[in-house]
Amino acid sequence: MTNTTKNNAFRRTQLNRRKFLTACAAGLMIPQLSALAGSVEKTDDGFFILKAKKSETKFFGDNGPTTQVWSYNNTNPGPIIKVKQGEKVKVRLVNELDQATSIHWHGIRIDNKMDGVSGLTQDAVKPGESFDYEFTAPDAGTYWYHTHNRSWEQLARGLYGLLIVEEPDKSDVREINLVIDDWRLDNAGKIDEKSMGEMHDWAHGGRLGNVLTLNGKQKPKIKLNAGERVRLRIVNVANSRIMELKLADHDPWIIAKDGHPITPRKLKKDDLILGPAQRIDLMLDATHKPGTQSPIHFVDQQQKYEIASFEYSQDQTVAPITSPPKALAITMPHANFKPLTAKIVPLVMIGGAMGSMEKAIVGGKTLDWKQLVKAKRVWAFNGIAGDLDKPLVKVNRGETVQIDITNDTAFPHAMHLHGTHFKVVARNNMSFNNGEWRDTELVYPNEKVSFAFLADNPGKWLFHCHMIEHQAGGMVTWIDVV
Ligand SMILES: [Cu+2]
Repeated sequence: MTNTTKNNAFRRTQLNRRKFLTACAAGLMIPQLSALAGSVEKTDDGFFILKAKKSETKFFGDNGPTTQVWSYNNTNPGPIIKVKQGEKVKVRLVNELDQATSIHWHGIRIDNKMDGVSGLTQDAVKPGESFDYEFTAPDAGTYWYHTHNRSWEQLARGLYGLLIVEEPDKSDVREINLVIDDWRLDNAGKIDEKSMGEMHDWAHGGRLGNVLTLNGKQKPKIKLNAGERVRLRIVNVANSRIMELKLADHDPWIIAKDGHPITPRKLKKDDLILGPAQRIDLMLDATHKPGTQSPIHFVDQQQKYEIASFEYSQDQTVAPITSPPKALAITMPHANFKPLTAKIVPLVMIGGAMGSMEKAIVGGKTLDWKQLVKAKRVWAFNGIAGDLDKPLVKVNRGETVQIDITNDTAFPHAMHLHGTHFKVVARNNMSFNNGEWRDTELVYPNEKVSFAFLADNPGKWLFHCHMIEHQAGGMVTWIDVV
């Protein structure tokens, strides 16, 4: 794919610039980045309690408007759940909302019953009820948890949080978490509810917002001490926005993508383009001078917008570390992986605005475009618009599977496979021996991208676009591992 195609595709998903600037100008105060609030109560039987409920937050500082969000434990983002690799995670979801909900543990190689997909792996948890999630976190890394019921509404309202699985030999490097969200707010700073579920969003680039927050605040300041090395865990939790970031001339090492370790190397430009749900772990050396400030930018159509800043302390300096960071241990079972003998599964994406979809199957019936728009199923995989009665493919446990994706739409898509990471083995006409391991990967218009994985975890694994409006509009299927 040429850069121009990529940029055009990218542009279509980005902010309306004027809207964005207006919203930024409305930011009244620049809040300090505090440690993420939100306490996690633990029961006698060892469960963290996550209460899904309505609560109020201040994106723009104490003197700014109050925004009603849906949260876990009254905090946006939800509380950080931190466990050691191999440890049991026990979380009791208590639903205090007036809508059913569920939690998906994004990127975790999990017991299928605990995957949290309402309608596929569990029933949604009704208002007033609770559900116990109990699973082992087999791989260290940066993960996140989020709602998986009516996600197009519930994620846009704030139901997500970080799940950090620590390495057994975790270094004592200071960690900074950056959870980036994209909100569509009205002039009073409230969530724009009128446009929730709007067809135009679903058929285009999804629900794109007009205010970006980091850890629930607009333009927070992130403290650094000159000379120190910090680990940044960055997560894009937006419904649909692709985020391209710039870190103010710092030259960090990259150590993981989507929680999966990669051999430490210096960051390349495209590494910091994060599709919805993607994560990146960096080791950043604070190379600027004490007392200085430097902006973190969100980049859109060559325009840069400040979304946060690094603030160096006045006097404190520490001796810089110059050696590369230690590689993180890979614990995912790659040893048995043989992409050469994979079962090939084609998947053609069609639909959306400016697309060529004339018909698709919904509820077993073939509908024409007009009927599809009425049914709000405007995207399809292999001609099927979101029906989950049958899987995309049924495979035997232990088989290697290669999904050959063709994006025949005018939009990029962030494809997410539940239950395992996959290796990107080919893109257009290039194949990679050393492709990246991801749980979510961007597939741009007119691209052909192949994902391969070892199907070693039995169950029903959802495979969908993580631009949530696209998922809701038909870009969803599942893989049956038997
Ligand atoms: Cu999509």
